[in-house]
Amino acid sequence: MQDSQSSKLKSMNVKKVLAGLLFSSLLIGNVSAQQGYQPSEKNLQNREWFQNAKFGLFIHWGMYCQLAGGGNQGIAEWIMNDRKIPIKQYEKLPGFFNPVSFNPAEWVSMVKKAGMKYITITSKHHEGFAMYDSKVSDYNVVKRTPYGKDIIKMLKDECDKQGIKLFFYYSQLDWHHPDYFPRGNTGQGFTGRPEKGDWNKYIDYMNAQLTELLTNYGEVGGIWFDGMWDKWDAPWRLDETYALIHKLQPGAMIGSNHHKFPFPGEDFQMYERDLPGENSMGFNHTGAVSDLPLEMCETMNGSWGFNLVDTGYKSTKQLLQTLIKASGYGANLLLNTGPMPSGKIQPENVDTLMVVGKWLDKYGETIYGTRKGPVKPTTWGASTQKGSITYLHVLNYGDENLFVGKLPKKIKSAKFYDDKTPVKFKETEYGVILNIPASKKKSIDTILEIEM
Ligand code: JFZ
Repeated sequence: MQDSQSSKLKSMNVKKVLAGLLFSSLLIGNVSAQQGYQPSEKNLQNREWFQNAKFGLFIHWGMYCQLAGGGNQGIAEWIMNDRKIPIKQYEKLPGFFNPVSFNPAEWVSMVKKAGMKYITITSKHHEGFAMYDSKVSDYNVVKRTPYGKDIIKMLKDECDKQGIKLFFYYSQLDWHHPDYFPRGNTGQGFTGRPEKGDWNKYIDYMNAQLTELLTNYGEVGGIWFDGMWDKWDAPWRLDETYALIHKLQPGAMIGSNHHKFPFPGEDFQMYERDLPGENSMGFNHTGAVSDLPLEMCETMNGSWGFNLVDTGYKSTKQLLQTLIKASGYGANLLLNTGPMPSGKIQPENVDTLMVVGKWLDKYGETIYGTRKGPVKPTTWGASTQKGSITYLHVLNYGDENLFVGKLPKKIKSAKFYDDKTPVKFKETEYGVILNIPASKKKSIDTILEIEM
């Protein structure tokens, strides 16, 4: 009875998945992407590096930071669309963008102290403003602001100095460019753009900007795309864009926040504010987890861009447990901060990152360089793995005896990571039970080191 029910359920799920795939292939009929893509040797090496790195800083910095969310909770970098600010008015913002306290050396040192290995920064967000010296549009930080300096270049030079990889976020969606037409679901009406435009010119423009980013700044980690979801039926010419990137920098990793199963030519799969496969946000319709390297991104409060009134900061415990669970899924955590108009990072975020970094100084061995472990992340914790060692991360567990189900092999030894004292355990025909006395429990993560 139970068996037939579960096989019925399974076949229903298969049907659902197939229907979903069919539906999304209809929706994305124009997405041919880079068929037959073979990642270069360098790219494969970078994927390994990426999977070992585990932890990066996401930076959302653009003209929106000056409005700081306008006193509202919510996603501050969307203020142009949400408050319906016409381009003519929004274009005044660069005129007083002058981040005199921007010190890339400070940013990158902070990143290193936090235990992060890479940075992904917005080179252009939906507002359409380039935070670098673009020759194909003067709507950029060098030409339009009193600051007048190439922020991306300054950051890249510092990253090179301190051995941190830099990725560029690039928004395919654009609320400023007139040729982003026909418009998608956002940026309609209020912007003041004429109701006409040449889509192909927009894609040419985007490819030209990407070419600049991939030729003028040395070797970059990769490109983090976002915005295709604004206009699924558009001819994005992804095949061309992805081939261009891989030609200019074969090692650069491409990922896209389209919330679908990765297209050919993409080098990693990402999850927005979600652990892979959990779809707790309801917008990660990827259907499945690919075997590409994985990354999830998350905010420290509720906004990506600097928001003056959103004080709903996640605790360091919560963020560390997210990092640990992501590692348990084999995914990286890209944790966000939205710098202030001054160029300083919000002090609350710096404080949090320093605490996270201290924890990683002590326990990083159980995170960096690991892959997902044999016990799938679950309510009580997660597991990571390095060679014959499995790290069981016990995050929330009240009882003394923890049942972890079947492990792939017989246990050779089990120790508490902290003091290397033995853990009592019992292997039964149903799985393994481990004894964790209350005196051994840690508030963030009780780590057991198991050799098999
Ligand atoms: C996107 C951006 O819009 C946002 O500003 C931020 O940069 C984030 C990292 O990425 O956020 C999205 C994108 C798509 C959906 C939701 C949020 N979606 O399809 O539901």
